[in-house]
Amino acid sequence: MTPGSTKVAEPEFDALVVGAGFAGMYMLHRLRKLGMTARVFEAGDGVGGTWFWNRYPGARCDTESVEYSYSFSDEIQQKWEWSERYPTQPEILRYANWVAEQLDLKRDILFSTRVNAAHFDEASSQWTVTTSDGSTTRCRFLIMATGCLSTANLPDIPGVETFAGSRFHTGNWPHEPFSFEGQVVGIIGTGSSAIQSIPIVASQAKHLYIFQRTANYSVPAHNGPLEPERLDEIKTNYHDYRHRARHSRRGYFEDTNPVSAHQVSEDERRREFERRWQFGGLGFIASYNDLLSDEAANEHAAEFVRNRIREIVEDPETAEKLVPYSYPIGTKRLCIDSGYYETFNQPNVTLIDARDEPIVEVTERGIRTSETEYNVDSLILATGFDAMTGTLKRIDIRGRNGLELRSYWEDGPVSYLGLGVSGFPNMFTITGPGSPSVLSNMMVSIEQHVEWIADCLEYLQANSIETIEPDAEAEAEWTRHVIEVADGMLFSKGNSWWKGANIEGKPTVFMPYAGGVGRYRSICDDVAANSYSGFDLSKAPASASSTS
Ligand code: N01
Repeated sequence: MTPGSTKVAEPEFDALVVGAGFAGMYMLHRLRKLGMTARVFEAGDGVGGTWFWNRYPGARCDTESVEYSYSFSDEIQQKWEWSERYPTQPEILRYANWVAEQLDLKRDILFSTRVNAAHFDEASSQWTVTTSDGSTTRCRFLIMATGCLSTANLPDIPGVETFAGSRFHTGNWPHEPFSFEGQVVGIIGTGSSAIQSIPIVASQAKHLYIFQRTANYSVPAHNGPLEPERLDEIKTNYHDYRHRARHSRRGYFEDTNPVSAHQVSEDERRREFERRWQFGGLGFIASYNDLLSDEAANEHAAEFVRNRIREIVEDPETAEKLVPYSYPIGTKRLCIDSGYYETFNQPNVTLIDARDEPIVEVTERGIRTSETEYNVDSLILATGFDAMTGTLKRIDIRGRNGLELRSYWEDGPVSYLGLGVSGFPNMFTITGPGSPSVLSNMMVSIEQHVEWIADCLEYLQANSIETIEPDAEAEAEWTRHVIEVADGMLFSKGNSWWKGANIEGKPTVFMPYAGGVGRYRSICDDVAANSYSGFDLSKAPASASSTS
């Protein structure tokens, strides 16, 4: 259809948002504030995104509750009372539902509705979105708030589908309560999800077999009730704390220590590691500013953790299996635990090193390794996610000239600022590949993206612009920059999901932007201030402007 030759049908919505996690919820709120009509499609039957699906025992946020929460509304941040330093999954889900009620969001969210396809029509500059109920909806702007860790990775272990007992994936846990009391349980994987769930499962199970392929570094959480005085102090000074987080490297109240690990004496370094170990949490990796860029500096921190593992785990053979050597600390996501290493002192827990004793197959009865078969009643797959691109590539997204996103990203994601993709006009990705996202406090990154997108939409409206999309050259330049920043650090030395190394056949490309959230924010602000430099903006032809 030639613009102007036939009347273009009005889109049903100005914007469609895919996903009702924290990103989609806030996006909907901002779209309403712009006076735009919007609808959110959500595959689950409730809000909360990752916290809706990840209900495994022990699931809890590794970021402190007062930091892992919305900052855009002072009323919301003042009203909600967090109960613990690190919030549990049920508490975060209650929070998400409470916010949805406060903002009356649910009336514009279509639950149990999965987006299967989204095709851009150049004649009308509209997206047509097809959902799991078979219906189609047209919109001008398509906003992907699909999360970074939303497609569970079923490992390609032969026979995994044949297991006859109860099988679970941490990323897609049943909603009904389940107890492992009296059961023999096997768990495959020792990433963050496993490390959180293992102490709880071990406290219930008759016996727990843990299959570890790569030993991980984990730092204690030292979780506990949130003292009312601390909560009051934070609430009184929230404005300053949030400001600091937004302009920091990692999106936290406390920024990375600006000092090099080489600048201090061995004693001082040990004291600092000890202080951070005792304090607990992800801040351990921010002890010095070169832990992620200098191997020798990193080794100091890694060795500190290795020695703590040896101190905690009583059986020296088990301790040595748990000691991570194969990659520098922090080049795979650091884990945070509550009694993980201590669990290996329990008589009902056995660690199987799947490097020495590889898993051969899953049978009807359990897990068969090169040595023996472990019969189990339940099998937990804590095997992670097809992160950052997996969910987007599973949707049939087609831009200009029928360009498929999944083929455009065949060799790895390319994106301008993690916000948009060339050839896919009026499509935005919240915390997409190429943005700090998973290397940061997700809430800080989500809010920054939502606000940037909302401001951009306002600009487009005010200037009667019909389409916006990244310029291919700016996109290529940014994608190169993302890789260059990561290459200047130690990330190539860890087989992380950050670079897709956990998925067979996935291109190994470092996906998040490691330049820091503060720096990234000012780059995005500059782009906006320069009339969206690096994006191509096109005005609607006068005769076809009825949709804008
Ligand atoms: O997944 P992972 P996760 N055979 O990919 C192993 C976030 N998160 O769900 O390392 C045997 O980290 C795999 O082994 P290896 C957080 O960002 C946040 O635990 O590849 N083993 C690894 O041990 C985190 O990083 C919170 O050798 C196999 C494990 O499975 C991200 O989610 C809480 C295997 C997967 O670990 C993902 O964590 C939890 C196979 N075929 C998670 N395939 C918060 O608190 C995989 N593995 C916010």
